[in-house]
Amino acid sequence: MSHLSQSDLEIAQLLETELHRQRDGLEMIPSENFVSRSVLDALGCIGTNKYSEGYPGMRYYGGCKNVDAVENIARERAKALFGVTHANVQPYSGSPANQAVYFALLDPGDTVMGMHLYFGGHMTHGLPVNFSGTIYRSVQYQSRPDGYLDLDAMAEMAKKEKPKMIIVGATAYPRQYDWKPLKEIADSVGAFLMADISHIAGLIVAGAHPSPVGIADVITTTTHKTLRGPRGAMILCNGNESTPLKKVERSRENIPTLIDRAIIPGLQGGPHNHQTAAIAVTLKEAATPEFNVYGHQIVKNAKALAETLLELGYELVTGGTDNHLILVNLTNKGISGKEAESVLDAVGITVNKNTVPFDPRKPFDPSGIRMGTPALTTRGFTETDMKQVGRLIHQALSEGMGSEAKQQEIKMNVKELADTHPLYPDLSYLG
Ligand code: DSN
Repeated sequence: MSHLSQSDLEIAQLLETELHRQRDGLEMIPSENFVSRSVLDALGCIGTNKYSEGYPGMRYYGGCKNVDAVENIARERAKALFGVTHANVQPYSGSPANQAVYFALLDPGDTVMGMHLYFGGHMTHGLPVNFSGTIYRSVQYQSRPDGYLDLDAMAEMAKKEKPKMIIVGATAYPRQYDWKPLKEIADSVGAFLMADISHIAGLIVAGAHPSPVGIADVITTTTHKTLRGPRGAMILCNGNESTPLKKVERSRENIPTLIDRAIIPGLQGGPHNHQTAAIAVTLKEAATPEFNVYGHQIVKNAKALAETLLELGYELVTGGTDNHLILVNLTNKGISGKEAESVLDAVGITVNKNTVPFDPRKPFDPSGIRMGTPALTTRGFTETDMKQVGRLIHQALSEGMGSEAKQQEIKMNVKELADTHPLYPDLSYLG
């Protein structure tokens, strides 16, 4: 028996039930993934017992020799993998990482320009009810009606609003970013360009999406999406070596120092050393040839799913995908995003309801659903499997609507397909 199942059966049973949910169903939320057993081992390690405010070699606690070594390895691996001169691996997650960039580069009241949440952006890109839209003056750009970025409108908004920072990155954008024209827009008004690559970091390291490195002034990414690591985040940049104790100006060259200070003492306390260890393991995995194949397969699978759904009469925002996600506008099917999420949940296919550009419906019951292929690709799904997944989605959204018996039948077919690519076969919280 495991320690957990002996000491806290209630939690062990819930984790076992969640394990079966992940194993038996089709996980298609595009920001989710399945980490390796090595990443799980590192995440559950004794690093969680240690306080270590500061950075390697400059901590406010004794006993940091080993966590220093771990954090140094994580930083060096991040730098090598992305090709930057500086990496901060301490942000607790994506939102704190983004907050640190604001804290480092802006003053309260400064103008930031980010993509509106309802058009695929993120809360921390200037949503009025988020810190980014209350402490700072936020102006929000939208996509074109076809879902593509509207570079002309962005350039015009930048000229009019004179932001100090422009954020590019999204949670629901199915196309690639061409970073140079975006940098030109930022440069035209002297703004910093921040690239939030949380969704696409794994595609970038695999060479399946252009990299903003050397173009954007600062890059943030979570580590748990396509990068396939633990929940966590990193901030990547180029510039002068970080100088912890010297006063520095707020300039591009000093971004590494400004970022490090924003994380601590600016916003965070002790780093999560178990998380740092797991990030280090993730970065080693992401540097392998196998991960390159994985990144490209994510995109191939998304394209195969998109083609299947288009053949079945679904309307996709931008007409398809060239990354890991698909945004389906269900208006022509007469189903809301909420209804679709719910019936798909009932058959074991996990997606999330999502607004589509210029959505006439509300975010709690929008017109679309968002789905992606990173997690299924980790399980070994290929294009042929994705076509079957597309047909199962269609079956649920047509025959499955309002019929529990049909939903049960589809759920069995979903499990049968999931079982062909076993997930964590020897893991158990009860054994
Ligand atoms: N919650 C993440 C997503 O699902 O895209 C963004 O932070």
